[in-house]
Amino acid sequence: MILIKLGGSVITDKTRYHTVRMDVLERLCGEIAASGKKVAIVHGAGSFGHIIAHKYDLVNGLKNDAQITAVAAVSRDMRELNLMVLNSLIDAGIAPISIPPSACFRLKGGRLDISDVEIVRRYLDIGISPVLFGDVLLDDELGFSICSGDQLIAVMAKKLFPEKVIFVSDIDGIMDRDPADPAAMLIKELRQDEIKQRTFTSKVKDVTGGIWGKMETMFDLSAHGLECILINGMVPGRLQSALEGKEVVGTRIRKG
Ligand code: IP8
Repeated sequence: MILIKLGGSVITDKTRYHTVRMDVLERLCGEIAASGKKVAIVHGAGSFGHIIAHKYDLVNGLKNDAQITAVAAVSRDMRELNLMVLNSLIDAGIAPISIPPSACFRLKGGRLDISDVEIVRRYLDIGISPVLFGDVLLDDELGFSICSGDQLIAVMAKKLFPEKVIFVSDIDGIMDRDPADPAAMLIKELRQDEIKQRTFTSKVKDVTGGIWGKMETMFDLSAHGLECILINGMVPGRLQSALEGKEVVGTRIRKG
């Protein structure tokens, strides 16, 4: 089984509230189907989650009444996006099942508190692809908080031990300097111990933060012996190549 994170930056337009990139989503689902691999999928939120979550500071938990309707709105919007992902997968010939994190899991101080992922394993065993997503969840300490798709990936990967974990983003991979610099080169393979010797900069703060968070997850997983690769899902064919184990443009994370 291969675990795929379909980034919100690929399947949605992150700058426009509630805007899916249907052409990209459908193509990626087609690539998954064409690979013939058994997969579990976690998708991000993009403009279906981050805009409202940020506006109402949902990640830091319950502080005021206005957040309550915002929680409901984010939850609804994520289910709408999830339904579009499910429809695209079914149209591509895959049998997916939605596992809404808010109905199954809880957070504790913002950290995902899952003791087992048996429900995910059981669907995989009978040939159904579980589809989870970044979501707003109950939090035992904060009331509620935001659970990112990367947190779900990290927990699931350590418990299910997939053949590999593919992070599908809208960038080619990790660059050795500011991507805007014409001399920037793609790092094809990165070890955790190498990261300390390199300096990565970017003019776009949130993008840098996003990549760093993802890299942390990837390093964590590689330390557990899992193969991780970050690829650009905006380029046709790369997800399918990565799934099929072919040479593909991207950044592989190796155990440091
Ligand atoms: O896009 C965030 O998930 P991510 C989830 O995987 C929400 O970081 C609801 C903002």
